Amino acid sequence: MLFRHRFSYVLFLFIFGWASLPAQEDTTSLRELADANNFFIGAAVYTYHLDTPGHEATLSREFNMLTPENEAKMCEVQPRRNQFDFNRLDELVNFAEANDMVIRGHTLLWHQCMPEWFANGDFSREEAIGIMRDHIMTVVGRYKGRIRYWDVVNEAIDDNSQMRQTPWQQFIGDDYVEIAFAFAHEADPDAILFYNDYGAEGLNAKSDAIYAMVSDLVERDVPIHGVGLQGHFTVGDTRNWVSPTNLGANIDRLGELGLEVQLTEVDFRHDGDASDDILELQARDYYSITHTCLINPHCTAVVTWGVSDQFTWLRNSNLGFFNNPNVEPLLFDEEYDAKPAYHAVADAFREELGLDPVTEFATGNDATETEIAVNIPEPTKSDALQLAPDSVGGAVYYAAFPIAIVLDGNTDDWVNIPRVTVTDGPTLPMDNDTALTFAVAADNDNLYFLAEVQDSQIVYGNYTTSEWYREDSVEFYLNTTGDLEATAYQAGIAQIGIMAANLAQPESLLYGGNNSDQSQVSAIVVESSGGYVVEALVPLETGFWSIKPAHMETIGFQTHLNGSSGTDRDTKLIWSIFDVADQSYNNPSLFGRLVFWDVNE
Ligand code: 9MR
Repeated sequence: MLFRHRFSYVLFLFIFGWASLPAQEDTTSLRELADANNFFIGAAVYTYHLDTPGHEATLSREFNMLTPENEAKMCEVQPRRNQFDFNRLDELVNFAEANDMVIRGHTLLWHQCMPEWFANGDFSREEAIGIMRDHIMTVVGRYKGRIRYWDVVNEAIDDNSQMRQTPWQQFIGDDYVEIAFAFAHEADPDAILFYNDYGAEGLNAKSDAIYAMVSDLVERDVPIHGVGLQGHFTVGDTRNWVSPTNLGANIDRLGELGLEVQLTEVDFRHDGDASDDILELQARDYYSITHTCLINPHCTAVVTWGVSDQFTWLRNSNLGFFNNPNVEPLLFDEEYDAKPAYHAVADAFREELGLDPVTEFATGNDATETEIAVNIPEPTKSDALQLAPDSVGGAVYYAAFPIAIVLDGNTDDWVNIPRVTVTDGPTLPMDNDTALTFAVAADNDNLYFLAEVQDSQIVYGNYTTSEWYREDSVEFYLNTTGDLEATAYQAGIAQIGIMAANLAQPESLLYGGNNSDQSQVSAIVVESSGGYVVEALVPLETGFWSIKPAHMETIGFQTHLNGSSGTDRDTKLIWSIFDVADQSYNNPSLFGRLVFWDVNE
């Protein structure tokens, strides 16, 4: 049996490794390469970082565009009503002009960094429109002809793809957006005016909502000229929802409205330390999004949200979830040395100029299409008593059936059902002592999942089920649709995470995960000598899926372990070899395979 997997170029990475790449010898700067492509490469800048040795020099050498990270936000420029403070924004505008950099003004209206006098005020529609007009006319007017691009409205659509309920929206109504664009246009008719948002880079419900909103604005001749796609990504995203196809299609449809598109706040976060493997994947991601933007005539800029990894908002995020003191999401390391991602971006530029690449990343869109063949040997049992064959790496698990299992936390009925132990994953603490040993079986009614977790320190009780994955928990994933290449969750595909917190014997099961509420999962969690045991079942026939165990019948399967030793997850173990960047919760095509094995055959 030979099975091919679309995303498995990752294996290639592990085999050859970054260290084997040739030395990076080309000293042409990113800025020179971008200029030659008639394209913007930018960075967000926070005035407080300018004094750090290397910061200014790197900025002026490598970037031809600059975004004030915070200095143009309303809480900074108008902290009290009608009292404007432009000192720090002036500093950045002067710096940019002295270094011949184009400026993206960010941002006029946003629900964060909103001064208290306004956020906590009580204004009529007319008063709020007056305040908006004063603010926009004063800020945009001051820099007329000097700030070329403005993010007029930032993040007006919420995560449910509805108009976000912000003070602007509440005082004025949904038309605050078009009113803001009209004022900005009045203040500087030559400025290029953008709507900017996150989580809407590829094709999804939120980008659909933004597309609908800006289509309507364009149709009604509101002076909007572009859409900024922020690009706060996770390593591995370009194999998934911001694949060249998805990102390219979104840019295309916005471009067809006559709008300019820019990637305005790019960074690629990851859990834990930045291993060489993560930095390689990140470099591929940077190459992918830069290439996709560069080859699209509507896309004119890639702006990274900072310069050096030491000054990233992700190390100090007010969104606690993203906080990772070790994250390395940008193009330059703490010493301002260029990272693999830097060379990958440079190669995207070189490729378009017909120059030789210095990395192996410049392979066009092919990177995500590469296939690798996993050779599956004839099923064999290394132990004659085994009820199913040996599994194959993190690719195939043979699930014995029919087996009678009782959900009681006692594993005697799992005797002779093959176990697989997972000790590796993208996030591992030093001296990791956590291991996940799992098994799967079925009878005529249910599919059963067993996890025997070795864990010296069971941690639970810090999170509710909405953030179940941040403390000790075990996940299993099933794709029963028959479409094992499916890249999105749909009926028949579920991620089921069972919390160790069930040890406290709650009245109802504590669990979470994508579509898990439709899986009709039951589970029991009991303590064991070295950790804990999760025994779970899902019915084979529900309104959500129909699983029919038959000899050699295949479904998609994956299992993860989340471990915590304190306040947050610090361990992530993953079975499927195709999921190197913890993306199974987004992308079911990264699962491995579960093959049913009839014990009577
Ligand atoms: O990186 C910015 C951080 O320094 C600020 O504290 C924060 C609040 O003003 O804003 C961060 O930048 C955000 C940007 O303005 C809009 N998109 C999301 C960015 C990260 O939160």
